[in-house]
Amino acid sequence: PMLQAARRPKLEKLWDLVDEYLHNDTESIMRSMADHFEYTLARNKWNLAPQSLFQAAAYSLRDRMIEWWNDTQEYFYDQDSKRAYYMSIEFLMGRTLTNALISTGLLSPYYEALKEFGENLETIADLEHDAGLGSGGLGRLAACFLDSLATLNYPAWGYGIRYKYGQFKQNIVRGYQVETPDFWLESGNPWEIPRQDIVYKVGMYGSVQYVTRSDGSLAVKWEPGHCVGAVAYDTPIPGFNTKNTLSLRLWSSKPLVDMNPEELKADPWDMLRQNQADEEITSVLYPKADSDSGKELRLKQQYFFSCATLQDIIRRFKKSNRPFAEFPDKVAIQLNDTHPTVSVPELMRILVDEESLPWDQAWAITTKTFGFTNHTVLPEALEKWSVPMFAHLLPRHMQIVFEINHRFLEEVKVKFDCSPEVISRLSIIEESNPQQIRMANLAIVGSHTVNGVARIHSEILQQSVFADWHRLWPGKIINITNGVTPRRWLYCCNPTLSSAVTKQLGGNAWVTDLSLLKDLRSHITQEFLRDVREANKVAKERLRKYVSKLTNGAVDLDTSSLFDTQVKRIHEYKRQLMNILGVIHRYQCLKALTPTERSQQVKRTHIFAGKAAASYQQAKAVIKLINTVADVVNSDPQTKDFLTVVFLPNYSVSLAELIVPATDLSEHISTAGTEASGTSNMKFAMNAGLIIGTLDGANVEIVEACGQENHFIFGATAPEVDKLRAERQSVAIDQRLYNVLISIERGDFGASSNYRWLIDPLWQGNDYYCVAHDFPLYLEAQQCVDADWRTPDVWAHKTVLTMFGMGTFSSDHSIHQYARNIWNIKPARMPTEHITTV
Ligand code: T68
Repeated sequence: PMLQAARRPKLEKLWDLVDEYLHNDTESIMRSMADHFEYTLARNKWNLAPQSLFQAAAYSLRDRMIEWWNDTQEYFYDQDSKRAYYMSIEFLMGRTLTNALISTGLLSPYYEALKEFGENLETIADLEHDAGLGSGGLGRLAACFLDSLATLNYPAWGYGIRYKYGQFKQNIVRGYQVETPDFWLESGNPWEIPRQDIVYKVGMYGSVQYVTRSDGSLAVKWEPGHCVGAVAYDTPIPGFNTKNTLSLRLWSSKPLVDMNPEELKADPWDMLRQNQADEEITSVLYPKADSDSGKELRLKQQYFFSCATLQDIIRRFKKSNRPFAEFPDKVAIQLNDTHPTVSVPELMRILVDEESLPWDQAWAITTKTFGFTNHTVLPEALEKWSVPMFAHLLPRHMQIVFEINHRFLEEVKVKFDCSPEVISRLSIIEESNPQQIRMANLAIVGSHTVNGVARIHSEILQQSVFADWHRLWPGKIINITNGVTPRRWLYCCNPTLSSAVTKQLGGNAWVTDLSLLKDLRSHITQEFLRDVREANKVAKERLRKYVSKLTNGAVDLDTSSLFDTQVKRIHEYKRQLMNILGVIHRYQCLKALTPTERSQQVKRTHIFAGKAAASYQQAKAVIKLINTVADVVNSDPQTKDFLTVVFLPNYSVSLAELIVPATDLSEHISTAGTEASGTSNMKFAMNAGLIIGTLDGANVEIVEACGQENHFIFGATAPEVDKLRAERQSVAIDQRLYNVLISIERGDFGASSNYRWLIDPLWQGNDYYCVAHDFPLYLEAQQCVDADWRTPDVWAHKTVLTMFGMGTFSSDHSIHQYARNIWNIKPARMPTEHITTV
């Protein structure tokens, strides 16, 4: 302290200097970039390769975000705000540069700075590798939620895993999907800050010991057999038009040699192998789960990130010197699906074994802390872990899970008059051989609130998937409909349309309050209709150029044609099959016409994109079929001017940003009752696209808000699907479907053996997803699309009414509901008078 006192005056002077915020005029930004060229990248100043320009821009922007970020964290600390922690095994962030520039308000000085360096911002932004640490909607939702949390000034953190390899890269080779690893860190990741000083110990394996405390009571202690380190990597998450900046903290695994002294005595080569195994824990997103070791690795990932996250949260909580009873007043943890659910027994273990709290008190704290979001009703997607495997990796947690289950079932038996069947359905343990832990049941028991992600989905949870729970605890299962961030999904990806909205509203307040759009619904101007058409044209032209480059000029999209798009993970329930069968039908119709008749048809471009899980045969066969249909159709001189089919490889966030604004009609055609919500439906509609879809997921609410008459809704409803399945009646194959299937059988699209997985079930009436039933209705809906497209005024009106109806589908709206109804947190906006940066 003496030394510090002596140093103080000098240090204060220094901090005064350093405390000055970085300036944000073009020249200052150029200077920051030049500094990073020289000192961070160690480049020759005259060698301004585009990739280095991207890096320098990113580092200099990160510097600016760090200033606000440190201030934000300090502010939350001073305010002693309750914080929400969003735990997700996936964060599908996509690119950061443009989004962060727009959020921080620095787009224009950076645009100018890059121009001075001789480059265009768009070109530079395209060099950034997507952060693809997720596979689909669940991971992208987590990313949209972070954007909203920051923008709305909520005190929150995101927690996940820093995978070395993200979702695989999809290559299309002779029409087949071929996967290659996605080493997204290849050119480094300028956004993240490695915190080599924030390392937690994560134990695994080992045994449970019983020790007598000084007061004679028995304490339980887990002695892990092995420990690994969890290192924090932080990414700043800027809010739009606020200086509040949040953190996404991702954990990376590393060996902890000195923590495993026994292993020091081992053969050095064994130790090396062990070190590699430790590093592998966070190597890949979704290690193959078709072997026992793959399954164990997945569970290890889940425990690894749950354990590190809880230690971090508890360390932060302890700084305030409060008793643990107040933990739920300061901490809300959201489990994004069941993947982080091992956090429930982990928090119990910490409270009971390490903090010596009585079980009941620990349990009250735990259940007041967690909330759980479910994202699926498909039974095969509800996670289960085998008891022997779980017990081997996490012996103490296994005991705790059994104890939780025992107490829960005892309570149920006493308080409610449940039949043994109901009890066995509620049990966290499934009595199969071997026994299984039902993670959804554990998550429900361990949380105070459970939510579905669209109204119909939450109703299905209440009425069927979790009906027993709903009877047991009415009110515990609620709905919060998903949303998407209008910053990335409208403001950034569709600048032309955004400018038109800003012009209409006389300002850009809509970017953080999308509900303002509804005011525009009642007086649609001719000017706006023109602007929307223009924006659509600009976006289509951008996509045309992309496809032309991708195919070396082989495919040149006709931007006057109707762009009909289905982009999402390939899955039977999403029915990309029905879409492509419809395209084949259209092709057959065109072929049967005379040239004059043909020239009167609506010109169409059918766009597909999406990845199939590497081991999912049916989904891979669909990709092959789409690509082969594309080859045939696009090269047929009779039809090629009227029908084009493209499969765009390697669907990603950045590809979606290109496709969404260019789409006239998007397809959301899952079998009713299967898609929990869907979020791309919202992105397309927000960008003034119309929907062809079933009454499933969020489609139901979207068409309710935008007018069902403006969309093309068809197909069996969820109760009708239930009935069809219960009756097990096979549906007669419609003549048009028959002709399509026969054409495939005949080999019109290559060897029909490629498609056995798809076609045979339809012939056999083994049609779980009701493709045969809905096909004729789908074709009728597509005819209505054509009819409306022929009257451009009708079409334009529908698109604008749609866009203006989307006010409640912003993730801001969803986040406000989580904050109020689940987390009980309040916004804490940092005052910014002290910040002068330009
Ligand atoms: C999606 N789920 C839903 N799951 O399918 C979609 N699952 O309807 C919904 O809109 C979205 O979640 C957001 O709520 C997923 O994306 C997964 O990716 C997943 C990953 C691992 C295990 C299970």
